[in-house]
Amino acid sequence: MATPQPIKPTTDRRMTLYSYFRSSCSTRVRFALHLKGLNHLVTYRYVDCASDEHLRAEYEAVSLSNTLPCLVIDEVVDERNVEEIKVGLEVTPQLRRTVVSQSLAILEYFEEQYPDSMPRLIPSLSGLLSLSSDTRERNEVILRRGQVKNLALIVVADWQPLANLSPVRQVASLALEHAERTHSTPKDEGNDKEANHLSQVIDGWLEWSHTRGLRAYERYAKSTAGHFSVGDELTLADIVLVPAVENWVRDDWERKMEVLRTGFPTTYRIFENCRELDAYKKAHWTAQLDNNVGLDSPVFLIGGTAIAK
Ligand SMILES: N[C@@H](CCC(=O)N[C@@H](CS)C(=O)NCC(=O)O)C(=O)O
Repeated sequence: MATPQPIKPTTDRRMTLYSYFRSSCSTRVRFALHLKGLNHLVTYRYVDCASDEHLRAEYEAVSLSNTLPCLVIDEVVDERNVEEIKVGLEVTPQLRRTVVSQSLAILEYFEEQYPDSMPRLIPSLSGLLSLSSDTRERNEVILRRGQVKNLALIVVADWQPLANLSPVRQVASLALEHAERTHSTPKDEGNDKEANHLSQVIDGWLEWSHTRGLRAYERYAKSTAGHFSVGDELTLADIVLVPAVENWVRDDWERKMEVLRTGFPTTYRIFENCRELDAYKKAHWTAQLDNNVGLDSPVFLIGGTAIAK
């Protein structure tokens, strides 16, 4: 894949990406930024989901939905300020802030704001719209767009939301409540039994939700995939698939990769092809600055400053 030409940062737009290293939705955005050669345009800030930083008031003031990722775009609104900044004057410009907290909307923003940054994640219709409706080329692109969006939405709308932190916690809490009501974990058997019960519920829920997502993806991708999910070009479908698969595999890599290889061979192949990409390696959770949170090492609290826990 050709190396994208770097885009010069502009003085009139500043972008901040709130990210968490293990968040698959944040990885989608990081992956696309590296692919398109746009990563240097954003400043990263890290939110430690494992310590529930995303639920704190400081973060809620940024992302009203308390979710990661979140892109904050600050733009200079007054043209005079733009000129003043360009000639090096120190001014406090008037800024307009736009917050985008859905990863798909963030990806679309980059696609539209930087249309020359390749690859395009959704096959482009531009230049084809004016052609007559029965043009074969136009038809092909429209069908490919449908396939890309279909696969992407299987992950984004049907799969990831079920395996997400808050629903998993909610399922566990309901299971615990139910067990207490029905006395199926008697108090005198202590916390061990309760913890064991909870971990079985969580594992069962995660296995069900990931397998359900994988099954749907595999069935559709079987007839659309080439080197990647839809043909041989990398698309939005791959961008969202790979972090979702990684999320499922990473706690039991060898066993789950074997399940993937034998049970979901198309998805396995796509996953392996994407993992080789430099952009994915850079976006990978192990390559993030905040990948050591929760250990004795510094943690990046909201705001991006490294402090000891
Ligand atoms: N539909 C949203 C989902 C965002 C999302 O759920 N992010 C996860 C991390 S991958 C999160 O913030 N989870 C926190 C929680 O569930 O409390 C998107 O695509 O950005």
